Amino acid sequence: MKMRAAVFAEPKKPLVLDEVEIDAPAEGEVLVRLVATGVCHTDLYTMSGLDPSAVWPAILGHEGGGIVEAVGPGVTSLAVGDHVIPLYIPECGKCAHCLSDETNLCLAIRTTQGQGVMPNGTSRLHWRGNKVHHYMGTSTFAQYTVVPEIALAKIRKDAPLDKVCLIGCGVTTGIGAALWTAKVKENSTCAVFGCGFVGLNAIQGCRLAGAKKIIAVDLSDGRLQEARSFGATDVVNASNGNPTQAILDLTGGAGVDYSFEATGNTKVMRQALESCRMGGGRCTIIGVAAAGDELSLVPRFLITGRHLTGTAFGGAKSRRRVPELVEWYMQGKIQIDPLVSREMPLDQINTAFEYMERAEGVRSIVKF
Ligand code: AHE
Ligand code: ZN
Repeated sequence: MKMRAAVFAEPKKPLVLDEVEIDAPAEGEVLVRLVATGVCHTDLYTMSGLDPSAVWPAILGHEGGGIVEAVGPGVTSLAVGDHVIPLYIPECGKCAHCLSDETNLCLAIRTTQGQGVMPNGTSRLHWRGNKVHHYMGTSTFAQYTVVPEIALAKIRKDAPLDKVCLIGCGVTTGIGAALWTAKVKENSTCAVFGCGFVGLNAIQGCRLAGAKKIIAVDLSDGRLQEARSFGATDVVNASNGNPTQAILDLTGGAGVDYSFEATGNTKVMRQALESCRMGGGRCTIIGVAAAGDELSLVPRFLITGRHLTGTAFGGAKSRRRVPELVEWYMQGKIQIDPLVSREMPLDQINTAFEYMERAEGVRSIVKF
């Protein structure tokens, strides 16, 4: 079948809007018609040429929402008409990691997903006579995508796909970092570095966990204002220098119980570690640093009992947690709407990246 798609044809160039051929779903796969997709910094990172795992041509996009159009042989948990969110971290429910409480990094299809192909080693996408790679197993910058069954979360049909698609990456990554990776406790103190899309969601995760103090750190007063509406109790503008001292001052000299880094900048990662308290403070790295970056730190900060860790998709066991987050959105427990800065048709997707590069707005949504 032919469909309209945005093709990542080569690094450092805009995506190419064109017709792409998509095959029927094979065994264990599902054809999804996309209704909406968010545009994430990680897509831009891959386009920039800095992502060492990038392969092209590919169809990028990993924050989609859609409707099942067809199922391949052997698919049992989904049917035509189901509303779904593609998952770049699947949940097979059977591998060592799915059976562990410590991680969400399902191992079932990790290798082939990294290679940009379906679990049987082939691609369902073709363009100008060439094979096109799948990206993060999701490829949502197209009218249709083929996704393995274990990489789809079934969600309630009355949820607006042009909002809940964002649960496919940023919402879950931020909220989950607080709830499922750091496991923030009630009445604790938290600091969130970076108040972009993911940082604002980490802030609402800390609020949901019942933290009594949530310190937002950013370079922009506008974003810090937004952070307050997501639950920040205090704000620090880091353009006045290293924000660590301000955080110590706000916590009686101790530092916070939990710090979160949501910028991808390794200097900020170090600040986040140094802002959490000795004797059990937990620093969680959320941002994706550029390839080749190294993190430097003073070992004394570890000797004195701080924990440094990272999170992928908020530690969420994806098929289980994504529908739960959709419920929370529908119940008004979490906010998504204020994070959508603009909507555009697929053919204008390159303008979404221009806004992102200028840091204008929080999230752009493509509506099909
Ligand atoms: N390919 C990149 C790293 C990419 C990366 O870290 N991805 C994040 C998701 S970013 C969402 O916007 C992730 O969760 N990765 C989990 C995993 O299993 O790798 C590079 O630099 O190589
Ligand atoms: Zn993302």
